Amino acid sequence: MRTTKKHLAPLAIAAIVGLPVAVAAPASADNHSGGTELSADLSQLNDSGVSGTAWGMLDGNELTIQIEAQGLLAESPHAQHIHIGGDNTCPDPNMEGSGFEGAIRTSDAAGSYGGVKVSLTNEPGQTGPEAALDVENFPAGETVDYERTIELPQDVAQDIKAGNGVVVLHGVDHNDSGSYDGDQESDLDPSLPSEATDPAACGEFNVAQMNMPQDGVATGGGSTQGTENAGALAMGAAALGAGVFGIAATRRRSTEDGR
Ligand SMILES: [Cu+2]
Repeated sequence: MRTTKKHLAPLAIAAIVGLPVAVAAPASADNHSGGTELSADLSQLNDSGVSGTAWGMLDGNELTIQIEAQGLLAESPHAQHIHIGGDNTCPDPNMEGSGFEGAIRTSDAAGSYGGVKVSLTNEPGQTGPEAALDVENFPAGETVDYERTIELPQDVAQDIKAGNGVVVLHGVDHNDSGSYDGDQESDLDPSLPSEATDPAACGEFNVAQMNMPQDGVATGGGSTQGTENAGALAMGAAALGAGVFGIAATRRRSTEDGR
């Protein structure tokens, strides 16, 4: 499957080229202020029409997160979380779910994004999994413009720092009635319609990629030689990785054709 391939490719490249990937790694870790910057492109699930971005800065166990999104069902609350677990990815938007006309319900995609670890409520809402459906304190409306600073449990902070978080926005009006309704009960809370909790958008909360290995630039006694070489090496590694994969793919194809 696609998600599997996405996970395996970087590892496979690392195994093949060895050293160069380790050299390139510091460029993506911590930024100059000592925190870890994260970002996610939110794309639609369930043909919701929702799109947006999430940005985060993790400093120790303290996460400042901003979410901007549009295309949500107006005048309706939208639960939003950081999920962790499963493959730590978003599901294939075309996956067949157990919901309305094959819609993806929240638990259908648990194998991709795991469970709720952070509830992105407004003040004074709690921020742990216990507040996953704290409808009163979630943003409501067609657009989301959210910011909050949250103290995370250490294990959650470590997972997010490792790029394992997935940002999910919920609430989809499958039948275009203008509100959450329908016969199907939510898989998370049977007192709610499934529309109220079905996922509307998803984005993998990745550690932001820096353009330059900042450590190399800052510490060098006027020598930028090392950084330039590291960059060239990293690019060479990427090219080499692509080349090896191209050859492997061609071989596999011709072998299959030959039988
Ligand atoms: Cu969620």
